Amino acid sequence: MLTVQELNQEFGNSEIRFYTDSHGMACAELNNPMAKAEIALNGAHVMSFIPKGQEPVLWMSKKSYFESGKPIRGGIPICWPWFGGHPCNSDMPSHGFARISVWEVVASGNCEDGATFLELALTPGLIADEFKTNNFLVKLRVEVSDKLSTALIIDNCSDKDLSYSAALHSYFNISDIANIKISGLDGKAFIDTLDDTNYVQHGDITFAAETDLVYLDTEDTCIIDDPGFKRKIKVSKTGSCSAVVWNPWDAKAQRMPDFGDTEYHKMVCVETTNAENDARTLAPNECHTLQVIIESETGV
Ligand code: TA6
Repeated sequence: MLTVQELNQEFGNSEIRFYTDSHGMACAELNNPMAKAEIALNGAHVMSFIPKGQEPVLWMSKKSYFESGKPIRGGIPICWPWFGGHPCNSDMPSHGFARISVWEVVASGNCEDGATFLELALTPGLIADEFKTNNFLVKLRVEVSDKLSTALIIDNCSDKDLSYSAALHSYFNISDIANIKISGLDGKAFIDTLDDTNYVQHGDITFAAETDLVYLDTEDTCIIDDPGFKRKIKVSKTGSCSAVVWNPWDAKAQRMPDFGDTEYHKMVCVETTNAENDARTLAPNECHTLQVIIESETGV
């Protein structure tokens, strides 16, 4: 792995800076006239996105772990190659190994539209032995402008099929969970994982209790309407036909060691997924991209 100094020499520029944060983690800061973002190499984890003049768009727990081998609670965790529990081995970590592995930086620079980008990669050589699987190349491309684009690119470099489920498990910073509403999923079928029952969404989503819903057959854009922050966060996507909406509420928040007891008031997850009937199987040399584009509009 390159040192922070070597990363700055090879991939740094006036808008891209690598540093070791207060927890000892190697991170990158992408900072341009439109916005700033921070990315940890641990899990290729986008930890913050702040458009100029705005409140942070992504939420981070004050009790999050920031150490190798542990997931970060907030920002955009990458769930891969399985979403939720492992399909047949409950000893395996929740949401896969990508978010607890250290990724390497492979490219950086500036786009024609003024965005600043960073690309990180995960290969079998970077993952712990107990997770060894077929040969693959997974990349994360992050582009920062007045939007945040995060694209997970899965390349099956093996001679066997590669089956997986995945999520860009975005945590959004909101003023008050009791006052927001989410639109874009009206009429969509969903599984309520709390009672394992199928339902159909009627109207906007609002919150009054623990919520853990998997929406099916939807490629649609979601909008988080936050009257308290006077803003709307638009969550659009490509390569995804499912979505998850989550808030742990009080009891589950108290059971999670890396989540503050009352922090559920200030966050909501709207996740861009390949889950349930949207899980994917790539043939040898086939590639798939799961992308989320996050935009925040104020004064609305
Ligand atoms: O995406 C929703 C979910 O699967 C919930 O069931 C909840 O457990 C959440 O993810 C967080 O999972 P984690 O493994 O990060 O604690």
